[in-house]
Amino acid sequence: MRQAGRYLPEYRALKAKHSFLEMAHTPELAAEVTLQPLRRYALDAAIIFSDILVIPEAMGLPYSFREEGGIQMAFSVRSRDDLGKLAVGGAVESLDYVMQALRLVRSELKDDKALLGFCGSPWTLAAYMVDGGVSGGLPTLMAMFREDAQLFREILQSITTVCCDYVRALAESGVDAIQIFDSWAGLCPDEFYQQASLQWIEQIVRAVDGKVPVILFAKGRGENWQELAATGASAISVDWTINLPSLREQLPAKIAVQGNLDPALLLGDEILVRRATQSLLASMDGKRGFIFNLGHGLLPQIPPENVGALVETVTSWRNS
Ligand code: 1CP
Repeated sequence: MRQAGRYLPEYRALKAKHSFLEMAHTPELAAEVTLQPLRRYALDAAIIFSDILVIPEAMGLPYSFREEGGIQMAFSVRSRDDLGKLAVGGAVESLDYVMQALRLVRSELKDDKALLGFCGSPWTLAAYMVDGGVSGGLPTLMAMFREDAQLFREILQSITTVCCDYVRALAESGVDAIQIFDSWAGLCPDEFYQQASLQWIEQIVRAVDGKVPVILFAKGRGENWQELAATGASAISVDWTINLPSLREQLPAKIAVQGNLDPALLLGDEILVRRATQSLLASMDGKRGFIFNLGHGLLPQIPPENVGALVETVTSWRNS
């Protein structure tokens, strides 16, 4: 699960001294933030502290954070001229700081803890690169898909090529698995999802070439499990709107499911957190190929004690 961030006082303390981008770009700081949740909780895995937007940044499209919240991309990619400003071949070389952070984390992590690398799906990255973000839906990206399919394909293929180079580099830098975040899958009309998103994800899965398992998270698209499985991913991660035991029954045995507690439950009291966690674990009891996770990332307002209660409930269940 996404586990670093503002809900932790130790993260906020570091953030008071360094900006998000400074922390993400500095291997020692990124490694430190990655390890913070593991020092507090008995988690099974660390996910490298970084962002999906490091890919557009490496291509020559920087981003910043708006005062009022949300992301500001330096420019929007809306024409062939805009696309021409972006680097594709060799862009991954400027992401070496992520590889350095991974090696630092691996050297400090116990052998029984997994280390996850990740990348955004090309569709989700295009949501930022073309529309500048998702707050008003994706009108420009969808219009481009419908009216200038050739430009849409060129943009998505450029992003995909960099993602492929990136996941190959991650696989060589000590990660145990790679998660692909298609966080804005739910904003794509169902009939276009294969063409607009999954075909590019499939290329990324192929680039990993079985070196490590790929976990595919497609928020709002858990119902499309057959299409998701067809990408070749080893595990399908779903949000909290999906009935997990039923998905487990339908998916082929060789594909794991990951999910899917509603992160908002962690805003409640500890008893509620324990009950909800136990209820999800009970619903999956005895079923193979299940990775407990949240249905999305931790919210900044979540009390750290509630995360502790959740992790303790999961680990004591496994050990009981
Ligand atoms: O200090 C802060 O407030 C920064 C908050 C923050 C954090 C902790 C951002 C800004 N990114 C991250 C780290 C991050 N982002 C990780 C590291 C792992 C971990 O949290 O432990 C990961 C995996 C991501 C991936 C990411 N970034 C996604 C996909 C995952 C998802 O949750 O669906 C997306 C959509 C982003 C973009 C992004 N980065 C940050 C924000 C606030 C956003 C969303 C902006 C938006 O709403 O459009």
